[in-house]
Amino acid sequence: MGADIGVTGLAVMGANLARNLARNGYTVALHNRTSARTDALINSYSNEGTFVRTESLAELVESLERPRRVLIMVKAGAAVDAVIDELTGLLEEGDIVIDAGNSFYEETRRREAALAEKGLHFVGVGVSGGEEGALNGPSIMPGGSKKSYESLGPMLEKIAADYNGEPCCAWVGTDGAGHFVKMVHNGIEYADMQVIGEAFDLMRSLAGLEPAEQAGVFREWNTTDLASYLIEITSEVLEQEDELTGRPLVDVIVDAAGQKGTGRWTAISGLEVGSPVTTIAESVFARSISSQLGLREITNQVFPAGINEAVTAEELYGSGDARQDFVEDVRKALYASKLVSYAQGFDMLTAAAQEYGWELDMRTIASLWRAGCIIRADLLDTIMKAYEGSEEQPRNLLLAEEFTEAIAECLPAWRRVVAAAATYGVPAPVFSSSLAYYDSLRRDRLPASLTQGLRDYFGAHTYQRVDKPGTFHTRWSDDRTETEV
Ligand code: NBP
Repeated sequence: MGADIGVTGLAVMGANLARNLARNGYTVALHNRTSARTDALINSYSNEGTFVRTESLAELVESLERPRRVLIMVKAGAAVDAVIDELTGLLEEGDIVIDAGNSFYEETRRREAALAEKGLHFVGVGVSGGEEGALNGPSIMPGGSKKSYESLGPMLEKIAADYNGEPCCAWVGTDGAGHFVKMVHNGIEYADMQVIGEAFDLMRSLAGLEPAEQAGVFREWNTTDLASYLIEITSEVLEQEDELTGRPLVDVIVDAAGQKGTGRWTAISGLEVGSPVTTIAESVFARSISSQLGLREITNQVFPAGINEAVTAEELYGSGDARQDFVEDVRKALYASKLVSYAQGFDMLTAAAQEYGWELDMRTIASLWRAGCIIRADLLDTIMKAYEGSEEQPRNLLLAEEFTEAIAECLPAWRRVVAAAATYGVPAPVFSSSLAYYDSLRRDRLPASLTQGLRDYFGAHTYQRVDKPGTFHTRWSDDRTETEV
């Protein structure tokens, strides 16, 4: 009997997925470009299951049951193509190549099409949950052909995170759908972290709540609608003291947020499919601004705040009931912004489904994120409910009753917080842009009519009228009469 699956790429993610598979009773053939990683895994964990050591991709392929399943977990980009190129010469029709790394979905679409021509299945799989998830149960978002899922699905479902007996793994759609869904997951993760950061900054800057105190606030928030993994670990990070200085750790960490690219991809892809994912884009930009340390060192010395308020923020929000009220306002602003961010993420999935012909089931996607991944949150149950039952799914999640009511409840607080942020000069890009998104959808007229007038003026780009069909142009540089074009 050959091995059930081969894993190539045994850095932290590949090694942990291989161990997860072995712990679940599968015989796992192992390969890594540098064999030291293969040896390290076998030396430390051979007691966890059955591993087959191989030194080359040819040997890996040779060791597998048919149809062969080869899971690639190497650095996203050129390395994936290099491995695929070598593998395609070794595999046979019907074999399955799985890319479980963070590949860009367009690359996955290209690879799927190329391998399909050779009779091979290529499955782009989104895996979330970091190294811990990979080992103990990640959230898994497989794309590729439905046929390949028949062979691969049971295996992936077995190693996935479990949410009340349901695996956080389901086929999401053809070709690059799995990686697309994972990308949007990561974009939402960026926004989730950004709104947490904005809440932290506002409560500290305007109401004087120090990190240790805020750890308690976030712990309390974790018992509300906001309950989620990220809120839970925020309290742990905030209460951490630096061993060296005794100061809050968060104060000695350089305030420049890194990024590996999936948030940027989500923002770019949002633009590509015509979906305004403003919260995700703002979160990516917020990280970029934070990283401009050299510029910030200069600007923070020379840019005036322009604040001439008679009453200071500390006087307004800094003590007693006012402080408590402000904290509750910030909680609501955070929740409303989070609702907008998820609504935008799902709107983007809807747009992509149309663009690429994917049959994305939004309820299923929400269900995959309930355990094993970074954005796991009680809110996902609410999202599932919003997509449940009715024939016609909400065009935008903000239209679902659960969302409309929750936003209405948060609105006055949300507006107060955004106003306070602007008044006292605390940047809150996602709190404010999500409110602007909501207001843009709410208003019956937008200044886009003026934009159209200007475009017609300088570029004869034409416009439509509200009172009759047709396309029109005003002869701006002539007699300013209107013509139908
Ligand atoms: P890395 O992304 O750090 O990649 C290291 C692996 O790629 C090693 O096995 C390395 O082999 C192999 N590799 C490279 Br680099 N170039 C290669 C080439 N030309 N041919 C063959 N192998 C090559 O590993 P990771 O952090 O385990 O992540 C793997 C994938 O999972 C990535 O796509 C990542 O974005 C994704 N992911 C990571 C996380 C996370 O929390 N880290 C979470 C979710 C997804 P070597 O040992 O010989 O150098």
